[in-house]
Formats: sequence, structure tokens, C-alpha cells
Amino acid sequence: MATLLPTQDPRVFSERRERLAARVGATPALLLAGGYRPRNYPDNVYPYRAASHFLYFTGAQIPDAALLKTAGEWQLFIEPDGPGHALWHGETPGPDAIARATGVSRVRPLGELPEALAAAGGADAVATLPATDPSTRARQGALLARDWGGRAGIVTDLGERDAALADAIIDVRLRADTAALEHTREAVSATRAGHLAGMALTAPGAREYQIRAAIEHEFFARGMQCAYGSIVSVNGEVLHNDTHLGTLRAGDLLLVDAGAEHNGWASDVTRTWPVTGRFSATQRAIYELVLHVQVEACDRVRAGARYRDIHLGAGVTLARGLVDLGILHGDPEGLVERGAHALFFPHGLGHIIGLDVHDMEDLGDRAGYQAGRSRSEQFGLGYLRLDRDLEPGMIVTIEPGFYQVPAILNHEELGGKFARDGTLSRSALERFHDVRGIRIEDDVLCTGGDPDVLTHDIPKDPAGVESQVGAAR
Ligand SMILES: [Mn+2]
Repeated sequence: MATLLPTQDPRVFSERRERLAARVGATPALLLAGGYRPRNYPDNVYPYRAASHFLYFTGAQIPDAALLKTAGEWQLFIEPDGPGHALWHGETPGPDAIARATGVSRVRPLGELPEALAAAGGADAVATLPATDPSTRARQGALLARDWGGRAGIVTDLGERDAALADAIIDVRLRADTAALEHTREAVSATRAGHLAGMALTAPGAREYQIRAAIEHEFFARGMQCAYGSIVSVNGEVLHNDTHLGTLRAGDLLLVDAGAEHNGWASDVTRTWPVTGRFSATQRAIYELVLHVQVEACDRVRAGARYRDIHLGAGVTLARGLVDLGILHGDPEGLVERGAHALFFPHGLGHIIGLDVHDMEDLGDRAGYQAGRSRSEQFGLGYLRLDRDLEPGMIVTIEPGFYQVPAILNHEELGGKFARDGTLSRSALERFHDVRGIRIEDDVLCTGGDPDVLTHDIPKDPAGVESQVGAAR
């Protein structure tokens, strides 16, 4: 792809680099942009997306580029242009244009990187973060003598120097700055248009892929892309359903988890709506419960609140509602302590959102979990991605759900155990067989005062949702 340079004021990126430099001091650091990822052979590639740490500090998407911080300055290293590259990808902007756009004054050929690293103190002195794509990680291993080479997946055992860089970057990226918030709001407005278009096209007989196309059309028509693979499914109980071939039938609920990405900044929204435009009585009962849980949790996104407490509080409210419906028996707090709510709400309440839809999850739980905290072993709570005390500027999702997953409800140690001890009433649950999966998700900015639900104007109350469904017919 042709190099993409930022159009914002380059001071956005200089200020971010200054904030990082203030945290890591004289330690040299190298951040790689990452390269193309082949689909099946090297020349057929997935759309290029620069690594988020690189993108955050430069605003630029330049395949295989490297950003080096030394004691005294920042430098960018890029593959020099040549006729072959220009023939296929167009001309790469020259060093001056890249310097102007990013505010990094020194732009050099990639071939000079090894000597620059040597001048900065050598492989052991330079901090870096593990690249997520295998070929970049292999290159990084050769350049910086890290032994992550052959390993796929997330690297959690960073050395001391790399860990300090990771923590400094997390500290900088955790709170949205003005530019980040501006882009996120742009992404949100496309996401709103997408969800409305999806609702409008929904009717019995339509195919999931048609709804998906209508939604993503609104993103691409605004020059944006998807922040993640859209989920558009009448089987909402399959949490990361990535097929779109199903047919919408009267009586189904359609679960849509889709968000646009603008200049790299993600939005992440889920809505669930009835295919006919009318919830059945049982669907409405569960939908209103999930909505109640969701609205209450959004309101608790406040500075100083511990996210895990909001998650557990959402579990208690859900459990109380399920007791009222006769599905669960017991006192709500006790049910949550024993994990009974997780039969129906097995995932975490949400996560941080930023340049990555699960922001900085390339670093494992390092960003999501505050120092000294770690994941629970309990079924359900173990899927919680975020356990920090919230601070102004953090954008988090709030996305409770209710699902009937046969593999969970019929499992000996889960549904089986709770049915045997009288906690779960299978006969009461049977009435709600037309509710397979409901999730409602908003993006919420923690402020110094009341929470700012960035996605508030995407309809979620039952009447608002019903009035949109089928509007295109
Ligand atoms: Mn989400």
C-alpha cells in the first residue's frame, strides 16, 4: 500500500512522544510499524494496518518502518523508494514530507537502522515491544536479539527494560487525548449510521450478509473501515460468530456487534433487535433486564470506580432479574459469588477501547489489569479483560449480555450442578427458548463527573429499536 501520512497537526504526535520520553528518560526505545500479512501467498495480503504503538506516536502507516527514540532525539527509518516499489504501490513520500507530517525531524533509510541501534548502545540497551505479526517479530529478534522469534501469540514475560517501556506506553495511551477523542467520536458517528442502516434493512427472509453489507457500507462510505470483524448473527449466543450466511426468520433476534475505525481509532457497539420489529413478551422481558443492567453499569463509569466491581454489580443486577423471572433461585449476591449468573452472562462486562478495539491487548493483561491484580480462575470472571480503577479520559465498553449456550447450560459442572441444587429452574427457562443471545454495548468515556456515553444516540430502548427495524421496507 501507499504510505499513509497523518493529516492532523503533527504536534499531536510530538506531544505524545514527549509524554513517553518523560516517562522512560534516556532509555532508547524501538517501535516497529509491522509489515504486510499474507493471506495465502506473499503477494496477496490482508489490508495493511500499522502496529498501534507505532501509529499512536507517529500517526503514520508505513509498512516495515521503525521509530527509534534515543537519548537525544526521535528518528524514523523507512524502506527507501525504488522503481519496483513505486510501480506496484505508488511513490513513497520523501523524507521531508514524512518529517513534516509526523514531526519526527530525522527520517533515514531502513538499512541504517542496525548502525543506529549500535550507536544507541546495542541490542540489550534498546527497549522494544513484541511485534504481533510473525515476520516482523522475526526481524525484531534479529535486530534486537530477543528470543520471541518462533513464538506465536502474546508475549507476557517481557524483560525488565521492555516491561518498563510497556508500562510507560500503557500509561500514556490509557487516557484519550483530544485528538483521540475527536477520532473516536467520528468513528462512533459512522457506527451509528451503520447500526441504523442494519436495523432499517432487517426483515424476515433477509440474509445476515445483506445486513452486514448495509452496516459496513456506512463505514466505508465515510472513508473508514471496520475496527474488527463484524458479528451479525441470529445465533447471538455464539460470542464471536464470524459467519454471515444465516437467514433471518420471524421470531429471531439479530445480534449485531460492529464498529467503525477512524484514523485507527476504534468504536465497538452491540445492539440486538427483533427481526420482525416486535419483541415477543419473553424476548422483551430479558431485553429489558439486560438493558437495565447495562444502563446501571454505564452510570457507574466514574473516576475511582474499580471496573471489576462494576462487572460484579452488573452480575448481581442480572441475577436479581433472573430470580424475579423464576429462572434462578437464591439471593443475588450469593448467586454471583457462586458464579450462577455466569451461566447466562459468561463474559466480562467490557474492556478499554482505543487504537485497538481491546486496547493494548497485544501486551496481554498488562494494560487491562492494574499492577497487583490478575484474572480470576472462576468460570465467567476469568474472561474479564479489565480490572483497573477508572480514571478520567479512559474509554471503556459496557456490554452485558444474556445467552443460552447449550454447552454451558448442559455442562455437568455448570448448568447441571446449578440445576441439581435447585439454583437453576430449567422449566422456567424453557419459557424463554426464543431468547438465544442478547447483548447491548456502548462506549463510555470516564470523565471527572458524569459518564459520557459516546454511543448514546444509537437506539437501545425497546421502542426506539422497534421503530427502526424494517424502516427501509
Ligand atoms: Mn466490545
